[in-house]
Amino acid sequence: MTEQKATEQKAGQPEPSPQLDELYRGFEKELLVPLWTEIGDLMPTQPNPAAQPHVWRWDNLLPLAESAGRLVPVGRGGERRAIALANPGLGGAPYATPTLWAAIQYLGPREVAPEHRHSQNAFRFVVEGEGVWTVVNGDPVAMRRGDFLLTPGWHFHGHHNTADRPMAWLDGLDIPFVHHTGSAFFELGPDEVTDRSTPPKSRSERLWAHPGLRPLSALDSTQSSPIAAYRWEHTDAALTDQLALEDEGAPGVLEPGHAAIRYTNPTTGGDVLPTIRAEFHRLRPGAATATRREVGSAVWQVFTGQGTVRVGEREWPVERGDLFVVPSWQPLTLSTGGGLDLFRFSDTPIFERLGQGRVHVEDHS
Ligand code: 1HN
Repeated sequence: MTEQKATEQKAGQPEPSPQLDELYRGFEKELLVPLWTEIGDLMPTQPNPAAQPHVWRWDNLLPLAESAGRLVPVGRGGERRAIALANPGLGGAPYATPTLWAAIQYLGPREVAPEHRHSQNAFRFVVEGEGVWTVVNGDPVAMRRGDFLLTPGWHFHGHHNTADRPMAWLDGLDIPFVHHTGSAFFELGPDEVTDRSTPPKSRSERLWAHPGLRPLSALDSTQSSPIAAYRWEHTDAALTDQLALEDEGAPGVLEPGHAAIRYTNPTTGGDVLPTIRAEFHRLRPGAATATRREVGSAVWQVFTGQGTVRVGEREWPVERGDLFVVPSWQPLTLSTGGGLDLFRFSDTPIFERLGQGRVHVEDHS
């Protein structure tokens, strides 16, 4: 075999010939693709996601959302003034990862986002502000700083700002997953929101948000959590207690200096939504996490503090409001000088349900 041929003809590949060219033209004409030319891409030894690690700065997002607030009306048709993070590896699609949508949504003083429902599952996380009520299946739910709020698939929902100040928050949905799988349904509701009342506590919370206490009127388990809002005071207290237990030498933290909680569905003990996992993490001043890889993609948002994020080969300083993406199987390490609070969501439930979940934690001892 000549040198030239040795580079052209790789292991397991056929000898080039006019007949082979003819065969490949035949495949193309019939919309057929042979495995032997594609096997490397189709069967990587480990995940090789198209999505890239990337960070979006809150300080850049918020002024753009404010400009959108001045220039773009919110109402029937456009439905939401939501601006999606577009992963640079995903060809300009409004997708943070192959499965997850993440957007900043902005509602001006007294504005109303009309009611609709869709099969996509959604949540909101509030980094700052208050004054908006989201009305989910007719139940008005207050949105305040640090709260995590659910809009499970096919629940009607609209938002209205009762305040004289604008409010911006993070929306997370499984839009790309639903899009790729051709499973999307959408339906308009009333142009307004059905209930303009502003109770401090939603009906959902009055029924469900008492720790460990279940209403006997609702003993069946549901795919999505019935809790409309997970309030900051509970999240904060849980994390504060974990770190206090560590101070006392008692178990409770995930790893040294790292407290973490998962938001759960009280009817199953599992994830809040069928496709989305959500968590909150707190690093003590001076703490660093182990380096961790996981099948599935995640989006994180800094709630308070400052720190350093390493994803694969990339490293960034991050602060309040910054959002970053961790593609599938990319190693992630977090560290902080002064302390760091972060919200995280991922598509992990999809992979766990299908038996494709894997986690690897590097031993850094
Ligand atoms: C939606 O309904 C909301 O309800 C946010 O706030 C983002 C993106 C695409 C389609 C529907 C919301 C959305 C969305």
